[in-house]
Order: sequence, then C-alpha cells, then structure tokens
Amino acid sequence: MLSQISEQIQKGKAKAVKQLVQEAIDAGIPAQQILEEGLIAGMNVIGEKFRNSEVFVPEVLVAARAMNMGAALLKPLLAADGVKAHGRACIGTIQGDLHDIGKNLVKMMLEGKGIEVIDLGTDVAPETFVKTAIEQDCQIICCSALLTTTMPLMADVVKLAEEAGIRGKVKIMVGGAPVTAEFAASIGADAYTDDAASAADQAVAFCS
Ligand code: B1M
Repeated sequence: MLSQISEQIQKGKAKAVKQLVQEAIDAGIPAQQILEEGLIAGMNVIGEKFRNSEVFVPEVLVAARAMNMGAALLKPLLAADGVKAHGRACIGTIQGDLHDIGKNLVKMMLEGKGIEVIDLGTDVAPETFVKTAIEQDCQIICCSALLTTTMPLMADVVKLAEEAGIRGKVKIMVGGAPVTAEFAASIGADAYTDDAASAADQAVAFCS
C-alpha cells in the first residue's frame, strides 16, 4: 500500500493518493510510516528525477499537489501522535522580487522531506525573515532571488541575523537563478544550492 502511494505521488494522481492514504489509515498503518514510506518516498523519487532533468516543473508541481492532499489527511493524526517535524524553516522571495515559482518548488521539496515551512511569500523585507525566524523558532531561513537587482538584499538578511544574535542557531540558505556559490560565500550565507531538491537535502542536513 505504501509503495502504491509513492507511485501515485510520482504520477501526480492526487485523488488516488488521497484514497490510498485513507485506506492506509483505516488499515492501522501509523501516520508517520505513511508519511515517510509513502508520501516522502514518492517525493524523493521526483526530487531526484527533477535534479537529473528526467522530469520538469509541471511534474513536480502535480506531484507536490498530490502529496499535499495526502499530507492533509495525516496532519491531525501526526499532531495527535506528537510526531515532530524534522525542523522548521521560513522561506520567501527577497524584497523587490515577485518571482515565486522556484521558491514554491523549494518549499514543496522541503515539506516533502518533513520540514515545516513558513511561507512569507514574495517581496519579503530582510527584517521579516529575521523576525519570523526568531518568533517562530526556525532553524533555517531560505531566501530566493531571481533578479540581479534584488539579490544583494540577501546580504542584509545575514547582517540582520548577526545583529539579532541568532547566527549561531539559524542557518541561512540562498538560491535562485542569478545566485551563485561565490555570491553566497561573499555575503556569509551558510549554503547555496542550485535546485529545489538539493535545497531540501541541505535543509535536512542542517536540521539533523
Ligand atoms: Co521575470 N525575469 N521579470 N517574470 N522571469 C527573469 C528572472 C529574467 C531572467 C528574464 C530575462 O530577462 N531573461 C529577468 C531577470 C534579469 C536579471 O535580473 N538579470 C526578469 C525580469 C527582468 C523581470 C521583470 C523586471 C520584467 C519587467 O517587468 N520589466 C519583472 C520583475 C518583477 C519583480 O519581480 N519585481 C519580471 C516579472 C516576471 C513575471 C511576473 C512575468 C513572471 C514571474 C511569475 C511568478 O514567479 N509567479 C516572470 C518569469 C516567469 C520569469 C522567467 C521567464 C522564469 C522564472 C522561473 O519561474 N523559472 C525568468 C527567465 C528565466 O529564468 N528563463 C525571468 C522557473 C523556476 C523553477 O526557476 O526560479 O530559477 P528558478 O528556481 C529554481 C532554482 O533557481 C532554485 O530552485 C528552483 C528549481 O530547481 N531556487 C532555489 C530558487 N530559489 C531557491 C532558493 C534556494 C535554493 C534553490 O535556497 C533558499
């Protein structure tokens, strides 16, 4: 049943996923196991294929939608079981930038890895990233930028996090088409990844 869930996730069949997840719950399979061996397993395959250019943005989006349908059924059970998320991140596109397709993909991949994500949306001020990380106790701040004119503002996120004294407990990840590893290093960010699947792997590594 769990491998069927994984397969239907990969095919992006939201209705089938929802039905199978309900059947798995009714069969008494623990919610955590359904999440990890069904939903997340399916998204892991999609993430890997996306990284290898075997599938593209539309396939990832439908798979993520299917995963969200299944996850919605599990959420109350996981909360009741006291199952903790693997970690918490806040994510947003940096101030002045309205591109959100890549940011949304990163969010979905992180969620697919069991990380709770607070989505701040687009055009997010550096102060908002830092304030959210403090108030919501995030381990990771994720900043996305698609414009060469907005990416320098990511440096302000790092600076403000330092000033707020949270640099020791919050990792800052950056990405987006114009961003490079050299740029990330130059502003003192903790990680740059060039695609959503690698971002999720990096986030898991930080949380563990
Ligand atoms: Co705009 N746009 N756009 N645009 N747009 C680009 C980025 C541009 C390269 C097009 C071009 O000129 N060739 C160019 C930027 C040039 C530059 O800065 N050097 C550009 C421009 C100039 C503009 C406007 C200024 C145009 C104008 O109005 N004159 C304007 C800016 C508005 C604003 O933001 N203030 C604008 C507007 C728009 C639309 C609204 C029309 C639309 C955005 C819709 C939306 O996002 N909801 C749009 C689009 C769609 C694009 C292109 C065509 C596609 C971007 C995209 O979604 N790619 C883009 C050209 C291009 O890239 N071919 C372009 C797909 C997405 C999956 O990739 O976001 O790179 P990406 O995300 C990847 C990775 O980068 C990574 O993971 C993702 C998947 O693996 N990643 C991360 C992303 N964030 C990450 C964070 C991480 C880690 C990895 O860690 C935290």
